[in-house]
Amino acid sequence: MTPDELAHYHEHGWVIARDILTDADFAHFERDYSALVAAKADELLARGEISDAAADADFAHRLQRVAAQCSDEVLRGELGGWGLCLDTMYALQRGCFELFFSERLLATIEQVVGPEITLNPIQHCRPYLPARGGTHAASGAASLTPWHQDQGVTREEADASEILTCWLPLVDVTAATGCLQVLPDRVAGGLLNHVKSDYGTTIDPALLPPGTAGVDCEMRRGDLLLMNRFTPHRGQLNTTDVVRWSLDLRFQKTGTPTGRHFWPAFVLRSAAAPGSVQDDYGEWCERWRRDLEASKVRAPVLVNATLLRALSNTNASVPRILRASYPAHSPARELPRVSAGTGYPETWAAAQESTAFC
Ligand SMILES: O=C(O)CCC(=O)C(=O)O
Repeated sequence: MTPDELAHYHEHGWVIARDILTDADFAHFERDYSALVAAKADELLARGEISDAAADADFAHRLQRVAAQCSDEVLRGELGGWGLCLDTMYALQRGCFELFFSERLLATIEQVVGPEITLNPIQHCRPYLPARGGTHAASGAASLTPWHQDQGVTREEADASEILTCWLPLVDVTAATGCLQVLPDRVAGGLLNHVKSDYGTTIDPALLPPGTAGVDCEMRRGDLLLMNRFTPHRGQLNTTDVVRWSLDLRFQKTGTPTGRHFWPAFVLRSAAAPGSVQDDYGEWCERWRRDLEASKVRAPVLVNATLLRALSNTNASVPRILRASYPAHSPARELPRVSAGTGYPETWAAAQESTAFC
């Protein structure tokens, strides 16, 4: 990023770094996720849920061409549940793993984090569907995210870690496609009180009255939105026919607590010990599968009942984590910190405490 962009990040707690990634960086991600969308479209076609698999549509539009033909029940239930399976740690696509190691991405992250870079396990791929009937389309896959600070949805063991959020769109995003909004200049205020809401954990509305407007982060594919962990942000309704595909990744200095110590963190870059870089795709898959498996059991499921009902009607391979519980590795914070916007809790403690998901 340019010196001005870096200065903007430090001064205001966020920046859009322009023209960082190229089509080459996205090519394998798009290849792999296009194949997943194609398989889902073919399955829906075979079951008679849709009449056109939209094979001629591009990556930005195909899933919506399919979704638009689905009944409300299939859209809000099955497609939402299937969308959850597209998240990085369930889909485990090689093209996604390769994107983490993009030279251009890591060179930009290094400007903030320094040369020892670890990828935090809190990360999401979000197929953010256009609204239907004026409301957000799918409850599971990528739901509408309310105002929150990422530090507010991270366990307190990581309170001292400087975790940098990097939100990157796979398509151009505008206010109409529901681009993120940020509230600048909030870093010095630190962590605000968060409370539960229908859409997940959010900043106490008493601190951010309804109607608070933020800055629209309109971006071209290839731009990166970098946010400090205390910078409030939220999603908006997607009123177009474009699927607002995005990845949100978090990076930090290697060795600092991630806030999800029971899930795998990966060293992506190291000047001090280049041999420590964990760039083996098989190991990535193996460690996620193992850690997701290990973090289940012990107690019955507590997840969104609507989502479970929907999932029970689908053929999609349901992430086991949805049917599982999580070990209470450390005392829960007073407030359960629930993942913002993915529709399910990220820790067993949060699942236990979150009535919103029961
Ligand atoms: O993509 C979205 O709509 C929400 C992203 C978000 O809240 C995050 O990256 O922390």
